[in-house]
Amino acid sequence: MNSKLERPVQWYPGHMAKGMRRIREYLRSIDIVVEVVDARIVRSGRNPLLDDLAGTRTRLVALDRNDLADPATTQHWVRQLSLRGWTAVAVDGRNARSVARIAAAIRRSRGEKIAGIARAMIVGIPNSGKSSIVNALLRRAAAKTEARAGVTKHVTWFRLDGNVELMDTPGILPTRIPSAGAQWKLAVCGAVPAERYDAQEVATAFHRWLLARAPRSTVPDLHAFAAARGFVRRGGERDYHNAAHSYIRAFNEGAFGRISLEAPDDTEAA
Ligand SMILES: Nc1nc2c(ncn2[C@@H]2O[C@H](COP(=O)(O)OP(=O)(O)OP(=O)(O)O)[C@@H](O)[C@H]2O)c(=O)[nH]1
Ligand SMILES: [Mg+2]
Repeated sequence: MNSKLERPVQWYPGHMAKGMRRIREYLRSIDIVVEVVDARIVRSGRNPLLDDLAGTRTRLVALDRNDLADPATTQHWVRQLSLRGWTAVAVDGRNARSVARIAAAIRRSRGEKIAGIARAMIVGIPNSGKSSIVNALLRRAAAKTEARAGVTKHVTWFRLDGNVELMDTPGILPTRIPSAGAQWKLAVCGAVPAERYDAQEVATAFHRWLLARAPRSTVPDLHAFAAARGFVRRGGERDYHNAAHSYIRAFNEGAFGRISLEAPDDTEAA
């Protein structure tokens, strides 16, 4: 099931290396690290390097895209992360009310500093929803957001109020994505730009995984999807290239239902 992809997925452009340096530089002044993780890929969608950075600081894990993930699986993840001593909250990062618990945790992180400012660094892999959460916290469209990986290229400070500052950061992937499983999962969830992977391979790997897990799933495979949506080239041939990109978009718009690709008790290697 986790056979290698013909075109392995890998992406570590210069802005990530630079972003990582900036994050290290600013770390000293940070009270709380908020790691934004796509709730559908809580294992593959976390960067161990960002994990190490937080050290002993207060940390909050925001499981974003709660609306697209399987609710029971997300609750399992929240419990599992809390066993590690972290606060985990499931959120829809586009919604101000949903992110209120993040604001509360940031305020609390000021801890003993009587009059100081609480500084939160928002980190995560590309397209996980960091800038959306910044905007939802600020209640205005201050940071640029878009449905593609690599939108934020520089670290940027925002002031929430007199007591709280937020730092939005560029999404950072591991320098090497470890397994074919992690590669297609990151691709299908939008953590790498569309031109960095073969969409047909990724859509096929997703559906193969789905069938192995839920043999009676009614989610169409790429062929059925392309036929149903009329993806044909001039001459009558099926246009699987465009169909595959549309298939991945449909998955990310929730057209196939709420699907988590990873659970805490998975036995398969990612
Ligand atoms: N369905 C859904 N979409 C979300 C959620 N949060 C963010 N998005 C969408 O996900 C896309 C990416 O959001 P961004 O906030 O730009 O992600 P980012 O982590 O800042 O991305 P980079 O700056 O590229 O690393 C946007 O289209 C958002 O509208 C969510 O909870 N649910
Ligand atoms: Mg961003």
